[in-house]
Amino acid sequence: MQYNLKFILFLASLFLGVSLTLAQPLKERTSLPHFSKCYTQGLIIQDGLVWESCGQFGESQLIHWELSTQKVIKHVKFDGKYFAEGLTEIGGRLFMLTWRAGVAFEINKQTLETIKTHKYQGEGWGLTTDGKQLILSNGTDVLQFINPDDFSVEYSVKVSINGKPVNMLNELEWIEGKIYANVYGIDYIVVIDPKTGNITQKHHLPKLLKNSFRKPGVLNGIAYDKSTKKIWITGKNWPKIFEL
Ligand SMILES: [Ca+2]
Repeated sequence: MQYNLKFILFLASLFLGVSLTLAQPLKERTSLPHFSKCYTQGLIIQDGLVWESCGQFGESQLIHWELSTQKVIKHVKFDGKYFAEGLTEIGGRLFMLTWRAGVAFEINKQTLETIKTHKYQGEGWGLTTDGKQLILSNGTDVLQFINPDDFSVEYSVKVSINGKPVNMLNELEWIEGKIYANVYGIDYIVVIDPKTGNITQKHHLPKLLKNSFRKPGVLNGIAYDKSTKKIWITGKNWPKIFEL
């Protein structure tokens, strides 16, 4: 994804310009080490176990690790032509997007073996699920709701705040009926009503890491562990993952 500074400044102004009464900063509770070599693109956590996709051409991989110990259970690398992107799971099947290849990998959750590949139109950024459909972001303000069996787009929702479109939606997480999304390049996580696309809440998280630790990576990666009801967030190449 291209780093468009002008556009990111526009997005930031959009958020800062609206009433801050909507902003409800989440309280930082604790943090654990995170693999700083991972250019985090997709993040899911179930029962304390993490599945994380790491991007970049030639470095893309999927890592399955234990949150409390950082022990790597399994990992798999992808061909250098693929730039790994969003990741989610339905019924034991992982789905992982790629940035511009138009290819999604369907992967066995336990073995990390590719079961099959799917094709889709446009770029792939973030991915989550309501348990039935895949929900895909592609760098625009549109979220696509996709049939996981054939990758057909069943419908789309446009995301906005106070009537203004919000582009660059990146990593996603379905949490108790809402979609949490990183907005690429800025320290905001937005909470989206999946039916209307309206942003109902936003979390401003500007100081999770000291600047010296966070270059060049931006905030990216949201995972909700249903077993503990904890939300974890991290960033690209960040040395820490935070519980919020
Ligand atoms: Ca996620």
